[in-house]
Amino acid sequence: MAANDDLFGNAARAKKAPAEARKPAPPPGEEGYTAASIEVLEGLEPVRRRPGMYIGGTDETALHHLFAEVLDNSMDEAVAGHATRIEVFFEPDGFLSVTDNGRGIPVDPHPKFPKKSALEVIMCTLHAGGKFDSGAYQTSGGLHGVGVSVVNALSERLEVEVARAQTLYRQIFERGHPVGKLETVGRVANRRGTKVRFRPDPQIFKDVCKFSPARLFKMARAKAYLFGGVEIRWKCAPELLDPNGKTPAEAVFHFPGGLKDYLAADIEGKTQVADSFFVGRIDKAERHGSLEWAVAWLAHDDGFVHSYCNTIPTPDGGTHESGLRLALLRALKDHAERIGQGKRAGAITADDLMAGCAALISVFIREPEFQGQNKSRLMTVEASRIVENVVRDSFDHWLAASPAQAKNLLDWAIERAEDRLRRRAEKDVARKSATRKLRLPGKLADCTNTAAEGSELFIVEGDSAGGSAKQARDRASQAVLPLRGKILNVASATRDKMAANQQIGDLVQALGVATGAHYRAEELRYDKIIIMTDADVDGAHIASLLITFFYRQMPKLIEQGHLYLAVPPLYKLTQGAKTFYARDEVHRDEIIKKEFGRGKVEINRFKGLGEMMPQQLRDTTMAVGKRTLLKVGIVEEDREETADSVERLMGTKPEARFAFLQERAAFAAQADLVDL
Ligand code: 28G
Repeated sequence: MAANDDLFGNAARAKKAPAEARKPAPPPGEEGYTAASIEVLEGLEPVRRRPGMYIGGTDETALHHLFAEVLDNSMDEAVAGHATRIEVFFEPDGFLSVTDNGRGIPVDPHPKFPKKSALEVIMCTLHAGGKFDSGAYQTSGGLHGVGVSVVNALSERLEVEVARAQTLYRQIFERGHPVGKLETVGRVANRRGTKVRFRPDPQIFKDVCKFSPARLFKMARAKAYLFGGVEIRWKCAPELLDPNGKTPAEAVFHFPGGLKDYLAADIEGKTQVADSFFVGRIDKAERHGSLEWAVAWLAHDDGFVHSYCNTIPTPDGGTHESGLRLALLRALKDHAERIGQGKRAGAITADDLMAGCAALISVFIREPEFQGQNKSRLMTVEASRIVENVVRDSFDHWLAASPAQAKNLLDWAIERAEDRLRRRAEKDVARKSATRKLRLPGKLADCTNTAAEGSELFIVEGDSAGGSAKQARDRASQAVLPLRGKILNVASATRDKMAANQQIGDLVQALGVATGAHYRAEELRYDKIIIMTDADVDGAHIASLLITFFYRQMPKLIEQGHLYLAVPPLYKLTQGAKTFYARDEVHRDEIIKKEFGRGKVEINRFKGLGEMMPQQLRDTTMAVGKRTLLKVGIVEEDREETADSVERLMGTKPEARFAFLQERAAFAAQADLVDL
């Protein structure tokens, strides 16, 4: 299990208090700590200049982030095992104070700034504190964990009191600057800890500069739920409270049940699928770090997953959440297998199981990594595996211990999965009937005539030729569908592969007809389907693949004379003002002999349709009356032989296919040359 060490600390640290492990610095005793470890980075001017960068704005939410930041500092001290009580007091003069009974912010002088205390450096320096250990003091992501100095910068006044080593210290700041030195207030016999008292700066927060007691109350209570080892005392000056509101002036939050209590409060009054919660906690998950969860399934309500890392909410989820989902799903499916319900449970997905699942998961890890817009997604990869292993094991036991409620849960999940499959099937049917009428592939440039009679579909090889063809066409009667690259060889493809093939899907959609037995001649949206490919070997191959498709899937379309091959010219011949186009070498020589006099004839060989100007393409290949089309047909008496040769040429045997490519003429042999 050594792989976990980098997440939760190394093996040597295994004996320490669990939560402390997330701070990689050796846990300094009160004497062992020296201010030398603090690295000075920056002053606080940038914070006042661009507060949004640090607290995400200057609105009411941002204002309350100040409280969250201070409270988080106390929580860190509690989670590390050094504080047991936190007091929050919203005072009559609008000051908010937070007090913890932790070790107290260090006050010894800073060696680099002998005139300044460690406390002053922490309060007046951006990111001060813990930079020495690869920035690992940062226990949270996003707007939290920015440092208490940010709160200081954005407060018109902030007072810190530290009770440490039987001495009470105090220092006062205004808008981030000390108004005096750190003073020794006096001796304290049995007190220890930190008190921060602050009032946000109206210059920064303008008209939203008032804390909401209800909001503070809920934030404080949520923290107590997230760490059962702390007691949070809430006090609010009665005159600041809404007389009609529910927020009390005083309360004590202490939830030894932790997340279990939180979940119970969250889903109060809602009917559950099982009769007990699935809860658990582990203090040294695979030796280090800790993990706690509480899960219930709601019979009639939507679920939720609220996740936390180091008591900081991670609303965008992350590795801990995905570990939880996987664990629940796998354990349930294993259980189903054990009780002979594996087959029925097969369809259950994590989403089915989570849809009505009310879950709380809280992890404590050192050096968490966050990502996302607000850094509110946990990215630490090991968390996923550890959560998965621990929760899965525990859920296995939970399911096995109470077969009746496990059965309830399993039946409920299976029902969810079946519901989902039924809904999807219904939706599929609805969509299919809708597409037949309305949907056309995005790449199709349809003609404006809606009647099939007189309208043509050009199937073109490649987007560039498609572009030329779209410009060259007669918009009223000619549609263009570009296909990218080679289409699937339907003679050798499986049905599934064919159904999933985008090119073929587009083609079928454009034609408006279904394949195979579902083909209805009256649904065909065009009179002529014209395959227009380059006059080269690749082009011939694509054409033959398409013909194979039609022959296999819509033989009627060929039988009823709807399928054609365009005959693009291969040569452009110019002499003076005279221009002619030639289909092939024979045609070329014929024209030269017949149409041109003595003298030099300029001969251009086209490499592909895309190389032709739209005007040229129109005049030579597309325009009715000027073009040549080959009509594809099946010669009746050869039917069997035709089927046979299609199999031979287009089937799975590559040698046969190769022979066809060389000869090029298999289908041309069955095509009549028609001038239209
Ligand atoms: C009341 C409102 C907010 C705090 C402490 C305690 C220590 C501390 C705070 O140290 C520098 C960086 C990481 C250790 C730590 C005291 C160790 C020994 C502390 C708070 C040094 C800051 N003695 N309590 N900061 N750390 N409470 N409450 O802010 O390595 S902040």
